[in-house]
Amino acid sequence: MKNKLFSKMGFFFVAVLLLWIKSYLIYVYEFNLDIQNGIQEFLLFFNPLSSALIFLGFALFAKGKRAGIWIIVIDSLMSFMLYANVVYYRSAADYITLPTLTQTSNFGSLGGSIANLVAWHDLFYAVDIIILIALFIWSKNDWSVARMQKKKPLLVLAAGVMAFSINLGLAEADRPELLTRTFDRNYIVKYLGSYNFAIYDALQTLRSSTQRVLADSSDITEVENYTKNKYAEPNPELFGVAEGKNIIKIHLESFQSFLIDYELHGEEVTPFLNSLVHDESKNFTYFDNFFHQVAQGKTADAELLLDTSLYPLPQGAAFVTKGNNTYQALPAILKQNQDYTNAVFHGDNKSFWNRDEVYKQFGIDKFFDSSYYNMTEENVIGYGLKDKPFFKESMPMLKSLEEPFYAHMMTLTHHHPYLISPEEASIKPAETGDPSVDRYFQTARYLDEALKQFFTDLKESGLYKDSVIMIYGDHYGISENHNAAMKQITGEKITDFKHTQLQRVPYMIKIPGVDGKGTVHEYSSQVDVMPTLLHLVGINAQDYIQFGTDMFSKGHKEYVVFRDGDFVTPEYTVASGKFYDNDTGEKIEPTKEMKELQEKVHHELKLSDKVLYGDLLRFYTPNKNWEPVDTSKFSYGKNAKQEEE
Ligand code: GP9
Ligand code: MN
Repeated sequence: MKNKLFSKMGFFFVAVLLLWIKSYLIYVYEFNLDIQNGIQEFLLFFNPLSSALIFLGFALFAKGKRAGIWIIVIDSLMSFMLYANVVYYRSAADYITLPTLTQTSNFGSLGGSIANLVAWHDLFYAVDIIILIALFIWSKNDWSVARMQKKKPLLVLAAGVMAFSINLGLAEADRPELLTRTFDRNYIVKYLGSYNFAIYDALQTLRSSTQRVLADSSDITEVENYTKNKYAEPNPELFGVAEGKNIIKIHLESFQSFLIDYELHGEEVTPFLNSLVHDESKNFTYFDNFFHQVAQGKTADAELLLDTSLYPLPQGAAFVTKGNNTYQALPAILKQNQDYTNAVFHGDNKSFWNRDEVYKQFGIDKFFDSSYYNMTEENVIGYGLKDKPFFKESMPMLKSLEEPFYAHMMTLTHHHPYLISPEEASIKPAETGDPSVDRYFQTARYLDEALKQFFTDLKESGLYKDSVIMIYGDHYGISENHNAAMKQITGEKITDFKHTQLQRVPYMIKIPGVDGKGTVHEYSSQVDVMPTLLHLVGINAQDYIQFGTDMFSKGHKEYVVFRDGDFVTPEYTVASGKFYDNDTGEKIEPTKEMKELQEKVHHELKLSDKVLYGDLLRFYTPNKNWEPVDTSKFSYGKNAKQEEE
């Protein structure tokens, strides 16, 4: 009995079976894969088999007991990779891609929150390996010391390849163009499993790096034609009203619009921001249908969207993988046209998200990173400096800037996992039982208080009155992993449709000398910010490659494009590829026109990707006055500054 079951081949099949079961359990219990039909259900179950056969199968070529050791090693590596995805998924509701891995100095978006993401029951995911090791020790002495006949492992590999072909065939039948449309990683994991996803991702990464080499100057023409055609003429009443004015751009970390006017325990969560929204003195215009569009690059993607009007990449953060590309970013344009000083304020290390490289390409003159701030223990939480000391300490630096300036103030405390000390929490947590959702309101309140203080200081300094002040949310703070708690918060079940609607983030702007319009309902998004600002200061935005359109323009395009190819219009929403009516939230059959817009959205994303992958802006000259950015002029960090002086 022992001989047969625990022969080398028996051991191999036990390993395959255990890895198969484990992978399946993880797919079901850890990932939110949105299974919609029987084929998908079957494939989810079936897909680990081919990977287990193929990867573990290679071990069978080894001689004698070594085959067993190789099986254990390969199994452990695969398990580790899967588990890393589990941890990453808990934070980002997404899978690890190679570009995110090369960001390990940032830990992707995990950072200090990793301890919150591992659980005791995770030990269960190592049980199969322990069983294998025990089995190996117990049975190895009965194994033959010779190498197996090649025929056997070859047969195993052939079986694996066959299983994979069946898998891919069924997947393609259910979802044509699965591999060519790279928008959504969820689909690939659902149909082909996370091991095949890793291979797919590696090939994708390789392909994107060859694209730069293969690109030439003619490639930009198609993009230029498209964006010039999409361009919306400025609103003549607003063109140039903010010429030469300081611009203070305030980044609200992880802030979603549902917080505005939300009441918890009978009190407003963000009374100060609410007061700006309902501004009686008519300073601010608030866009209540403004959406974030970020992908894996989170904050970095928001920065890219706002300062370049390009879409983020489907994998990784362009800030990191395309950090040395040529850009024609808003700061550089402001500098060249109206001699702005460009500065970023952020209480984190300058290299996070590769900012200290990409900011040079953007033409950022000064980057006040953590080296400029008092990073004492009591001033720091989570990723970095707390928002209150951040704004306080930024004031003198802001005042020191030569005017006009474009200053980007990036907050940080309201970030997953929303840590706050009891003394600083001025509102009680929510009571959903989901700790990060419950604390989300407390750090939002803290941010609101910090902002209020900053406004007071701005007014005192004299900077408030004559500056453009723009406030925006960078991305969601509550991912779809928290749908159950969000149901309690919003009082509604979080369907795909509802989840998409929740991707609204605040956008508000005060323009000196121009009355605020109160709340406007125009559908708009982060990619629209750059052309809007260019027109406000009186620069012709048409010269530049931009995918957004001026939000104040009559010709503004009211469709909001998401990275995964979904989109939102004032009438309907496309979520996970399905069309929904905005009024009812019910599924609808798309009309021809709707399908055409969907095609257009996909085309637009593809063009934007081309710009980034091909580094196409190196071939583009916006106008005869344009000077390519000289990156050698910039260096960041307090010490670098001292060297200069
Ligand atoms: C870190 C901060 C957070 O500097 O911008 O980035 P995120 O995790 O939101 O991408
Ligand atoms: Mn962020």
